[in-house]
Amino acid sequence: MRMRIGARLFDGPGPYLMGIVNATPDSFSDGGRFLDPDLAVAHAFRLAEEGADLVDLGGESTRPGAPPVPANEEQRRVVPVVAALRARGFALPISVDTTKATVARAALEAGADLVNDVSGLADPALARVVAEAGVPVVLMHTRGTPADMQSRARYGDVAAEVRAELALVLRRAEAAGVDPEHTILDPGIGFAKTPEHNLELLARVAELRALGRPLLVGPSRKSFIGKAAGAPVEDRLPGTLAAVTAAVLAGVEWLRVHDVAPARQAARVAAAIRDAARPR
Ligand code: HH2
Repeated sequence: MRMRIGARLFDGPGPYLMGIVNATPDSFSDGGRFLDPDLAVAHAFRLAEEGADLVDLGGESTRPGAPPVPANEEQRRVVPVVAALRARGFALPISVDTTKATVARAALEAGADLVNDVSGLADPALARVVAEAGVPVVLMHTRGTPADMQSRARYGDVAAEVRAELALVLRRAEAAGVDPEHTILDPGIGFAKTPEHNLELLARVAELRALGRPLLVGPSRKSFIGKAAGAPVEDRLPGTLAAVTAAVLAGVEWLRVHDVAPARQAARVAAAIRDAARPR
């Protein structure tokens, strides 16, 4: 991939790590830990030290069944953190994890560099904000909203359907004026998917390469790991590293993770194995 995000140029196959900062009271694995802006800022600096390439800041939990957060509340959680990071000279690009155009615009004005939209452009106004700002955007596959998405996890061929639906999202983005070179695609692990769908998507993620865009996956601590390994949410790091390894071997460029230092080691070793397999 070759993409400028904020002050950094990402030029190569990666893998690159997006470190997670959840400024929420109710995220599924770390809700309430970083709701205080000072703690969120400190956490972002810690992830940078651990080797993150970018931090992803969110103010709304998207776990299955999560209640929606009003835009003004989400903005109140996120924007001061972006502003404080920039005021303190934070060197990495900042991504804002939001589905709302108003929150995205305010975060970009405060110094964010990328929009991570888990709704796949459900809000057409968000596409226009991204297009006008000329910033990159992560377009993730889902169906419905966190409130009803699990009832929509019905597929004949999950990899083929996710690929076709992401192609539609990409077309919608282009129609709204988003530069296709500014898009990163994500199959949406855990969003409108059963545990079996998540495993199959990770096994077949290379099929999404046909869409011609860099890929991102977010398996970190998710419940399919709990299901496959019988591990509670606080004990899913080893399973997360297995999923990171599988994704890197399949050619995925970006991994969204909570535990950056261990994921970095796993991703680097997986990348070294990936690169050793290439014909020279
Ligand atoms: N997963 C979550 C949130 N944002 N963004 C992308 N692009 N891909 C993902 O898989 C993804 C995402 C859910 O994880 P988390 O932020 O840890 O939890 P919560 O939604 O409960 O805040």
